[in-house]
Amino acid sequence: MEVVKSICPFCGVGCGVDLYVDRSTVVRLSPAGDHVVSKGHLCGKGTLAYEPAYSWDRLAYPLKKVKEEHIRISWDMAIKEIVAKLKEIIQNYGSEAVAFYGGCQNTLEEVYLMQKLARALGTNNVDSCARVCHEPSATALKEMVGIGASSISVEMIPKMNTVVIAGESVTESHPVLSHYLTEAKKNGTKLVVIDPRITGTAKFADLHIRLRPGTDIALFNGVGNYLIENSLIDKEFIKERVTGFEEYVKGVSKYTLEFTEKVTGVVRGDIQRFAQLIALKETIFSWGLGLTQSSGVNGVRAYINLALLTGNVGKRGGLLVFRGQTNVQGSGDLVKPNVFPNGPMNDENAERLARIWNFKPPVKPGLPVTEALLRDNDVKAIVFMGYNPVASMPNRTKVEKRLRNLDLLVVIDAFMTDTARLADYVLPAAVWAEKEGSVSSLDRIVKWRFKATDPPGEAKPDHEILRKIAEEFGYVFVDDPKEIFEEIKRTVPVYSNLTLDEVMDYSTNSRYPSHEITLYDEKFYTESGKGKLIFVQQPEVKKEMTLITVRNVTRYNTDVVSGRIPGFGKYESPIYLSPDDAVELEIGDNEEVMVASDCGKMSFRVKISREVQKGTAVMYMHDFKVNYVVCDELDEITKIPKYKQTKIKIVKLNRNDIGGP
Ligand SMILES: Nc1nc2c(c(=O)[nH]1)N[C@H]1C(S)=C(S)[C@@H](COP(=O)(O)OP(=O)(O)OC[C@H]3O[C@@H](n4cnc5c(=O)[nH]c(N)nc54)[C@H](O)[C@@H]3O)O[C@H]1N2
Ligand SMILES: Nc1nc2c(c(=O)[nH]1)N[C@H]1C(S)=C(S)[C@@H](COP(=O)(O)OP(=O)(O)OC[C@H]3O[C@@H](n4cnc5c(=O)[nH]c(N)nc54)[C@H](O)[C@@H]3O)O[C@H]1N2
Ligand code: SF4
Ligand SMILES: [Mo]
Repeated sequence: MEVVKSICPFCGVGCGVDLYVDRSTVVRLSPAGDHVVSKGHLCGKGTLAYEPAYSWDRLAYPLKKVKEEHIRISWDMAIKEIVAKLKEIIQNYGSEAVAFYGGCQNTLEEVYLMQKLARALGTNNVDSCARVCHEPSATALKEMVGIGASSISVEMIPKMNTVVIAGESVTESHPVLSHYLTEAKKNGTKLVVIDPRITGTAKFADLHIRLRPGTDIALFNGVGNYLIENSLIDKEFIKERVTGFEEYVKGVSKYTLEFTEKVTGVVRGDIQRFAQLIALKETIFSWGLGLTQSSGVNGVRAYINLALLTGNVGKRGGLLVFRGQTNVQGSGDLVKPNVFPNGPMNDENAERLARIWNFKPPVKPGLPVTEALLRDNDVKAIVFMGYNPVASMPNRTKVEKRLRNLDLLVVIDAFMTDTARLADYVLPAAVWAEKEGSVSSLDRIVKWRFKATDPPGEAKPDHEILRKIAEEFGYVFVDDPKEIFEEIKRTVPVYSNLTLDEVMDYSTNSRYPSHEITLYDEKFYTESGKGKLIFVQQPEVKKEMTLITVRNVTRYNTDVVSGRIPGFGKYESPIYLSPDDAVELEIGDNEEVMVASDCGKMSFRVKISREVQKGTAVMYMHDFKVNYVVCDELDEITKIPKYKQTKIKIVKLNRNDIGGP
């Protein structure tokens, strides 16, 4: 039996797996014992990650919609017809009527080709799901410290004095990293969790700051003010390495303990203790969607300010973003509508790209995926690659209507998703173990996946599909992932130092590369070389019931893949309410309620949970019904949906209303 080295296809931790292959079939999967990050561990999803590939309902042939039904057609016909339609749309409405979105489950090489193809057709309408998880993190990091990524690796977690986890549930979303937290606890590291819910991670924290949702900015400003007033800041670090201190001091002065306590609901003793713990050197500031999908870019800015004030970036600590999908760091680095893969979107960089690509990309910024689907615009054709926005975007009713109104919808996926069902053409994709290529994990390590098995029927790797479309347009694209990798190195500065050997080695190696561990020891990569404090105000928080949507450890995003692991099946999410709210609303456990927001309403079953805070309701984002009620307010700057800030009303349903017993 052959053993093929690969990386788990689910989350951004990027655990190493050994695939046991017999006659071109994966028969077993084991954790890679010596792997650099996972060190012989896997979570439940990872252990069974090969199962969905063998699901009976894999897409195996190209499909075309004829009179509301998908029928099988040949690859030649599919590519010819799609390209003819794209050409017609471009001729009638211009290149900006075309868009390419998706790719966080894809390899770096594939997302690179996707944005290159879009730009060859004359549009910057390219984006990925990185938009909806950590675009605020990438933006704030870039402007404040220089690079839109984690500054430290997970390996450093157990070596710290303090680890702060804001708005992230490690035990659910990045389960294998729990091992680093337990090791840290053994070493005496203090763990601070900032979350309105009692999460699995909060349960073993030394300090759980259970704030009101959406008030993180006030909390961080209050802590900043307390640090300054009590001389707990690192004055030397600030003087030598940081700008914007005066404005920051002025800005946070109104965030007294009293004011902060009132806005956040956190008692002052906890605010003080939090400040004292981060004033220690060797602190990691880590975060997840609780910041980005509630407070947007300003939430992340307010948080990074604390790391700069305490001198905890560089040798003495760092910033760790709990990125979501297997290659979301890579997609975020390469696929943006307003940035080229080689840097800012300007004529100079376009010329540089033209020397490598043999065509010059347009310099007008394109549309983020959220704006293309949720705001008025002139896009007429969209190609989605490894993306299921009908289920994953907010305001599902609006998204469905938008996609039905397109002139052309193409979906490249391994399964008939809710989005694919609406598509004019569905192209069958090979999945992770059926192709090779690299992914960029949450702490910036780029790791190679080797091919273990063949895709079913006529399914093809996305890089091959993109190359075929490009070819039909008359462009010659390289197709071999190793060659694409070399082109990425020549094109993208942050990837230029990698070597293929090294990247292939990280699928097996037990050692972190020394240059990957910490950034900013000497200087920041901003224009001035200094870190930049940016003061931001806490916006007003409305008092209505707030719906928060979160993750469950056995389910993955829209359930398309994890729902095909035997035993991990799909199920409807209840709405979790606090005991206090249940009493107030006179709702008992398991009763059916109508949940209504400004954009939709749906019925859900109630579960009463002490883990939920009064005034909030919690649902799992995996359920197809959830995004009918989650509304599409976007962060002003980064256009991420506020998935964790939907205001709702809950009405008890008379059992007769729903036809129950
Ligand atoms: N099992 C599993 N793992 C996954 C995924 C999955 O679907 N399933 N998806 C992957 C993806 S794409 C991503 S992006 C990551 C996401 O991983 P996480 O960032 O952990 O995502 P969530 O569970 O959505 O939200 C995190 C926490 O934010 C808290 N929160 C809500 N509102 C606020 C607030 O106002 N302030 C603060 N401080 N916290 C708040 C919630 O209570 C929740 O515990 O997970 C990845 N890993
Ligand atoms: N209410 C609410 N909604 C949310 C969130 C939330 O917290 N709350 N979180 C948001 C976040 S952070 C994210 S990242 C999104 C995730 O949203 P999506 O990215 O839409 O969700 P996935 O289920 O991961 O869909 C990925 C698709 O890629 C396909 N796929 C897998 N591998 C391959 C491959 O190699 N090639 C191709 N072509 N296809 C492949 C899978 O079959 C699947 O259909 O959801 C967002 N939606
Ligand atoms: S922690 Fe993430 S990468 Fe690791 S096995 Fe689980 S889902 Fe896969
Ligand atoms: Mo995500």
